[in-house]
Parts: sequence; structure tokens; C-alpha cells
Amino acid sequence: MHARRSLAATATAALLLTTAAAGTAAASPAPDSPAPASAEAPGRYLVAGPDTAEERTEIAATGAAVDEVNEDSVVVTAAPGQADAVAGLGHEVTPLPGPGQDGPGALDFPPSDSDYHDYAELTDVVDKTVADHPDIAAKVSVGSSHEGRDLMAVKITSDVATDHDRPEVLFTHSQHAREHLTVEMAVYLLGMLTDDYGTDPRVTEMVDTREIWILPNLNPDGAEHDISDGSYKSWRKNRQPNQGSWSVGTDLNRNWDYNWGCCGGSSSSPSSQTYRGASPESAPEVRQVADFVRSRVVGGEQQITAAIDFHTYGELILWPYGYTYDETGPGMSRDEYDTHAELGRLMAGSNGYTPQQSSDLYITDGTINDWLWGEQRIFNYTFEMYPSSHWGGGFYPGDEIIPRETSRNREAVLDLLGYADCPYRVIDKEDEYC
Ligand code: 0X9
Ligand code: CA
Ligand code: ZN
Repeated sequence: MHARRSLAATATAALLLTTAAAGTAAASPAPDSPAPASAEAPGRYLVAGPDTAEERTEIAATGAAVDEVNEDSVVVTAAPGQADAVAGLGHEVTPLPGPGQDGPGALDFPPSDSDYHDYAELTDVVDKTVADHPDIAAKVSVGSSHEGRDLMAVKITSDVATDHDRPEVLFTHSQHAREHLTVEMAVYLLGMLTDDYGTDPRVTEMVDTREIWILPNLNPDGAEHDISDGSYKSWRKNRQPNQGSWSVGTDLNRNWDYNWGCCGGSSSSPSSQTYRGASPESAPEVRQVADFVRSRVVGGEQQITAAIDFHTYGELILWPYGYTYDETGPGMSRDEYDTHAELGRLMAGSNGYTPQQSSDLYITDGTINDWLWGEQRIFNYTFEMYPSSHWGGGFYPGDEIIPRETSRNREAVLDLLGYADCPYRVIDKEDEYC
């Protein structure tokens, strides 16, 4: 067995504001209230009719999560009452078959999807990566989840124990529990940036000149819950109980502290799929990852210059803002918008995703994207990975697609890393800004 690197042994650990024990004995969750049987259980629905961002924002305002956007329809996850509300807007609402079941009693992915990594398997990958490549990869903790699981981060750069003056780049994965393919994206990046170091010239240059942070699972409690009894649960939120409600969980991607709850892009109701939480950063996962990002401000300067937050699904590259339909405005100049858009389009050129401003889909507020730009001035994107529609398996594509759909983003990630020293170069304004 490989040795587990102790936190104290890594120089980077000292930078972290929070340190959880490396061991991950999960504390027992808060006693689950006896929720009323599934009267409220969410289902998936095809909603025919909506063909504008405004109409989709109206649908999202019912508390349903818009999972897929098509020309004149959307797919939502919604409680029955929310589905009724959507129908009340004048759309045709049809239930979709639920995710496949592989029988009760399982504590892992169903056998047919065994190539997906559950939390224990992900931990093994991370530990093995840093054990096999101790000079370029280090494991650090940014805190722990509500149920006590370690929020792991891996730093990758040559001479990893030193805090270099190199542009830093952040990759976050699995804010949403059921988006398991994003964890596989992290596993792919861990392999690519370590195994190909010294052989692939682009990888080698990036590992030598950038400091790369991979946070492979921001929502481990939700992800484990989603696979906890052998039938996928379509779980999205974290597993934090809500006071005064039977409903569990906060939508992490509505809980970030920038224009939180401002604009009808999230819900104040704990039963909603897009519940924004009681206050900004009320979810421990969000607060501790935000603390980590803030800890990368050194000498008054945010070291992280670029980021991708991975989601599924839709095959999209999205850039901020999500809270407004406007391209520019307070905190987003024309050049800043154009840099986001040009780099987004460049990355889309290699993976074939559709590049667009986030609010072209529907209004969202309290997302990591808006916070990373609005508060931290980090150029950043949401990647919505495979598939493009529910016909390709929705949130649960079979594990055979993992190699193809993770390697599909190789060039895009290398492009982002390449521009991290001066994103404005993509609009030929390096001289003006860098
Ligand atoms: O709604 C979300 O949080 C994301 N879609 S998902 O189906 N994965 O839930 C989209 C977020 C896009 N919004 C911003 N980038 N602002
Ligand atoms: Ca640094
Ligand atoms: Zn998501």
C-alpha cells in the first residue's frame, strides 16, 4: 500500500484556512426526520412550449430545476406541485421515465455502471495519484461536508511543495449530486496532468508554469446519497437538513455570496430543487470552498485567474453572468465579456459544445460562476458535459461513455490553462491588460 501523505507534510496545507482530519470517518448524519412518504418525491417531466429565456426563467421560478433546454421545450425535475404550476403557465407537461434501477441493497454504483467512482474509490484515486507523483501532486483538504466527508483538493504543479508565483487555475466538480460524470472528469484530469507529465509537451509546459487545483467532489454527501440503495435517486442538492421542513438539502449552485437570491433565479423554499439556503454560504461545502478560493488572495491579489465548474448535462460552455440577461454592466466591462465569450468559443471549437452566456438558458442567481467573476474576478465557465439531451441518458449515461466524454475536454482544458497567464490575449489585448 502507498503511504497517505499527511496534511502537515505539504507546504500548501499551511495556506488553507480550514483543515479537516485526513481520515474521513463520516460523522453520522443528523437524524433524518420521518419524511412523509413520497408525496413530494420529485419526478422528471418534458415541458413542451417554452422557447425563450424569459419563459424558461418563469418555469424555474416555480422551484423546478431546468435540466435541459431545447428549442421549444425543456426537461425539468420537479415535485408534483411544481409540475402542476408549470402546466399552469400554459405548457404541456409529460412525465418521463425515471432513472434505471439495479435492485435494492447496493451501496455503490449499480454493476452496469461500475466504472463510475463512488467516494471511497475517488479517495483511492486521489491518494494513489499523489503517492505515485509526489513531486507534482499533493492532496490538501479544504474542509468537510455536512456529514463529515473530507472535501479533497489536489494541487498539481512541478515542485508542488512550493507556493510559486505562477497563474493558478481551479477545476471544481460535482456541485450537483447526480452529475456523476463530472467526478470522472476530475479523475481524467488527475491522470492526464500526472501520467502525461514529461511525455506530452503541452501537459508538461502547463504543469511547469501553472498551479492547478482540482476539487473532484464538492458534494460528496449528495453523490453518495444518490447511489445509496441501488436505484439512482436523481438527487441534486447537498444533505443538510432544513429547519422547519421535512425537505433536505440546499442547491449548492444557488448558495454563493454574490447577488444571492437577487433575481428570481433560485427558490426560498426548502422543498425546491433550487433552494438557495437560509443565507449565502449557509451550506458548509460552499462556505469552505469559498474560504479556500479567498485564501488564494496573496498580497492583495487573487492568484487564481481562470476556472471551470463541471456539470451535466447539455454539452454547453457557459460564462457569467447568470443573474442578468445583460452582457455588460456593473463589474463586467465589454472587454471582460468579450474575453469570456472568445475563450468560451475557442474551447467549444475543440469539444463541440455550444458556447453561450449562462442566462441565455434561464436566469440563475447565487451560482459559483457569478461569484467567481463578481467577487473574485476569475474568468470562469460552467461546462455542461454529455449528453446533449435526455435521449443520451440524461444524468445517468452508461459507464462506457466515460473515456470518450472526459477526453473530449482535453484540448479545452489545455486551452484554458494556456490562457491563464493573460486571458485578455484571446481578444488581442495582452498589451493593454497584462
Ligand atoms: O442550474 C444550474 O445550476 C446549472 N445547470 S444544471 O443542470 N447542471 O443544474 C447551470 C448553471 C449555469 N448558470 C451559471 N453559469 N450562472
Ligand atoms: Ca501561487
Ligand atoms: Zn449541475
